[in-house]
Amino acid sequence: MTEIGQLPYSSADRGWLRYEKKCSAPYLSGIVYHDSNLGEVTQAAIRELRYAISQMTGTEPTLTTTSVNSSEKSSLHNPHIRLALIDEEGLPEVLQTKLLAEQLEEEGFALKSFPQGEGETVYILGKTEKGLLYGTFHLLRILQTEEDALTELDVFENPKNRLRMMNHWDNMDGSIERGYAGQSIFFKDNRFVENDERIRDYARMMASLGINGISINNVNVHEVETRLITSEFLPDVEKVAAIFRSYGITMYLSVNYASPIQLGGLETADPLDTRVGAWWKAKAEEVYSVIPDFGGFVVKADSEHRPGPFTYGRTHAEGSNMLAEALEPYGGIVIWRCFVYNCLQDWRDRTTDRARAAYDHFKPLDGQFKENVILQIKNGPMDFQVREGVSPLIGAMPHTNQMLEFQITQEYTGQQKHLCYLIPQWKEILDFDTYAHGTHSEIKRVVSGELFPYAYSGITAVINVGDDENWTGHTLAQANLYGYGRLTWNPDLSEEQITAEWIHQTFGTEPDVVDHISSMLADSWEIYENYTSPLGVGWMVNPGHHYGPNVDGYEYSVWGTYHFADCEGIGVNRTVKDGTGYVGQYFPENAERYESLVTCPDKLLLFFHHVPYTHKLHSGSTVIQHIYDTHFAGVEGVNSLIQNWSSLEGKIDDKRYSGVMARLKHQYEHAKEWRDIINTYFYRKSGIADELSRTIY
Ligand code: GCW
Repeated sequence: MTEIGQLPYSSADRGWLRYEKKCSAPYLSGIVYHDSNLGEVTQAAIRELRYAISQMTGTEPTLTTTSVNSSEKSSLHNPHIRLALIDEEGLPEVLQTKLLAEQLEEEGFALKSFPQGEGETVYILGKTEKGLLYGTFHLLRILQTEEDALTELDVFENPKNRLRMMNHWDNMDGSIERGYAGQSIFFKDNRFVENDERIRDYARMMASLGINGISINNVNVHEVETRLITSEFLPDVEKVAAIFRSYGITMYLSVNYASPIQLGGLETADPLDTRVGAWWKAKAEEVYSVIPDFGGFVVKADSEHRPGPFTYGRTHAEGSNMLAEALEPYGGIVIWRCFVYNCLQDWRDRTTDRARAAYDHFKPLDGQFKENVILQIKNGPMDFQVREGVSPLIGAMPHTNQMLEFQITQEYTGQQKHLCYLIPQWKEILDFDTYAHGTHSEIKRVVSGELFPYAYSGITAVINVGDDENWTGHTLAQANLYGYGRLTWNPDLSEEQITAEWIHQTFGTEPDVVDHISSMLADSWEIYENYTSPLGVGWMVNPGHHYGPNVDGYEYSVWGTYHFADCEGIGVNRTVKDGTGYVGQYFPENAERYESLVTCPDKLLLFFHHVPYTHKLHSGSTVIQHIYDTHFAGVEGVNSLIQNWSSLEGKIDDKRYSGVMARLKHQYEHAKEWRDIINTYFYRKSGIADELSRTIY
């Protein structure tokens, strides 16, 4: 029999794969599979099942193949878990249904139980090995989360998104751009790490959520990472790719657009120069000779000083199509980022607006991209703020593949020192109706490819993981990673369901623990928004590292600001009538809503309008009073997070309890600093006193 191998791989925190809840269903005593399915992905599934069952029951399950000789066949008559492909010989007739054959997609799965012996046998059914893996993790999730889900299982799931990806911003020196949880799990000292145990654990965690693609290096590709696609590093990339492959995850790399110059000795990277195209074709051939199932390239071009086609007077369609041609023979794709803007814009010219940039650059190119190019679009037009409008580019290009980019790493949302649960934010974005094709043109339907017939589409995110023992710095930030993965599989899952699943698997099912952690997570985004970023204004952070308050902090010059606050008022006028015109990039239903002060939601008021401090909100408060009130409320909110968490002392292991508590205490002190700096600034600017006469400076 093939050696399946043992878990766990490393000693890191087990995240949501702890399997601490005890279970005793009879079918957990054995695992049965068909020999011919035993590829490495099925092995990963069996390995996980065996480990999880030992944890849950205290006993190792037996492993049996369906081709065993008759003396061992008895285990086939007892209840067991059986992994089976739907076209497998010997499958019971009741399972050979039309529904399964026709509706199960490549990565989908079904879970079905049938009476057998003194219990029930559970079938994990897939069309492919990946289906078996995802079905396995789903079964384990049910066993860990639901009270009485042990009988009569009848589950059928296909993923809603084709591409379900992770983007790492890891550098080969081991640092992580915008990383808040230690060093890279892939790289150290400009080489690959030697010990790959963390990578293996990570692949499991991601596969448990249905993630199927990963790009391991920063989109800002420095000199050393440019060499990832050379013979110097390709064998190492393949080693890591092999780990992910065994968990159904495809490897991608971020590449430097100027590689033909840096690696190829050409004096140009002009996409229309035939030597450049030929260089990339040869490069693609080399990459695929080492990594036959390589996914493709992720590209940040013409953005924040990165090279790109603009240097040669070419469009982004010309730039990306040239790469796409090189990857096409191998089925590879080009994931082309739309975070393209002039970071050196002149802010004295108030008609220039960074928020407009992606749409202005890309919308006119609709239909010009090759079929294996996908545009990767950040959820907002600015940059992963606590709150900003939704990118109007999403849904605006019916003839060009699109995917959505979220940021799990908390660059602007507290850097994993503050608690900020992002699932509510992402739900709002996914449910946002673009009206791109009438009503019900939600972002989730654009990026799932339901709305327009995209060849490729999906969701990706900048990951919040590093080599900290608990992966994410703040233990509760694991919930963002978990929830992200679950939403890429099914964006219709509710926030409540995701939260409950994560807590049950991570901290157990005791109602007190579940209630307190749920409410902490549910409240945390609003709390953070309250003391940092009123009414969609965003960005009042220190330049560079983006941590802590700095109302006028602006990256690229001394006179730029993101909010145009003066003694009269605050906010960015993005209206069509007399502002930057950004609002006009939305489809009419949204454009009209944002254009008018009457209908613009309070939460985004200052993102779309410049108003006097005395402007009355729909809530009845004035802008200035709202700023004061929310900043006081925000600090109180952090206090309540601390109260909630303290009530769990003794109910959670010391290590995780005290780790989280230390972060909450820091958050409390820091929230006070935010409150005082912002309130003082706006008091001095506006000269308007707090109605409640609280001390504000
Ligand atoms: O928000 C900015 C970040 C940069 C990042 C860039 C991007 C990788 O501050 O650190 O660079 O976004 O998304 O490319």
